[in-house]
Amino acid sequence: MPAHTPPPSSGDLFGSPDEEAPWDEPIAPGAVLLRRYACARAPALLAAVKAIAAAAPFRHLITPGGQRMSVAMTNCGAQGWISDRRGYRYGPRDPLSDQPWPAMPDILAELAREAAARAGYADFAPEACLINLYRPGARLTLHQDRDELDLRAPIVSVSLGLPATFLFGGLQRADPTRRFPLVHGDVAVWGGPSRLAFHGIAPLRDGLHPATGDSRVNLTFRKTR
Ligand code: MD3
Ligand code: FE
Repeated sequence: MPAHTPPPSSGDLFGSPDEEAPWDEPIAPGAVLLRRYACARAPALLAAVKAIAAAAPFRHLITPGGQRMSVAMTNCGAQGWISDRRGYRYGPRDPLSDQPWPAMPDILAELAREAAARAGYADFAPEACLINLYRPGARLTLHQDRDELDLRAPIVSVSLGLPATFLFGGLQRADPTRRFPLVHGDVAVWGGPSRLAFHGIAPLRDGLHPATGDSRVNLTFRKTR
């Protein structure tokens, strides 16, 4: 027998020995960051994203104003978000192929449901998963997410790969913004009084991440109808 036994390793609980345990960071009423919540599942999430992108490739959408978005996007699930000269909307088919969007893999839907429940939103059933691909320089200017019909449901977002600076404002565009770093494995849940808050992503900085190389991937899960 050894004279003493080692302390229990958190590695057994959180997938790999060098992964930290997740923690919760409330940032506003209805909004919480679940720090590192998705780290243990990141390899499986990224494998699912790769398969989705093989069927529905990332593309740079055009805004109704005629601008090419710097973020490349695709979707999975029953509904996908698209933008073109005619406007922003959700639809059941990929306009590039006219085929239905790839089904939402259980591993994605389960993560979104568990994260929402942890943040206090029981029974979240995502219909859409928008997948955003950022390369250095890509950004999302300050906006509200209001293309969804049921604003009682939260939005769950998962950050993978390179870090980004998240800009979080108020209910008016001119309200001051706070900046939060979002790193690999961070999950955020936005609902209640924060559901219509203005938000954005500052231009992605150059870097290399072991899981994604020169990019950041963000998954946002929504109930659209
Ligand atoms: C705060 N995506 O796709 S996720 C978007 O990192 C979008 O790609 C960003 O904003 C990204 O629309 C940010 C965090 C997020 C998502 C939805 C929100 C924050 C939110 C809705 C309301 C308030
Ligand atoms: Fe948004």
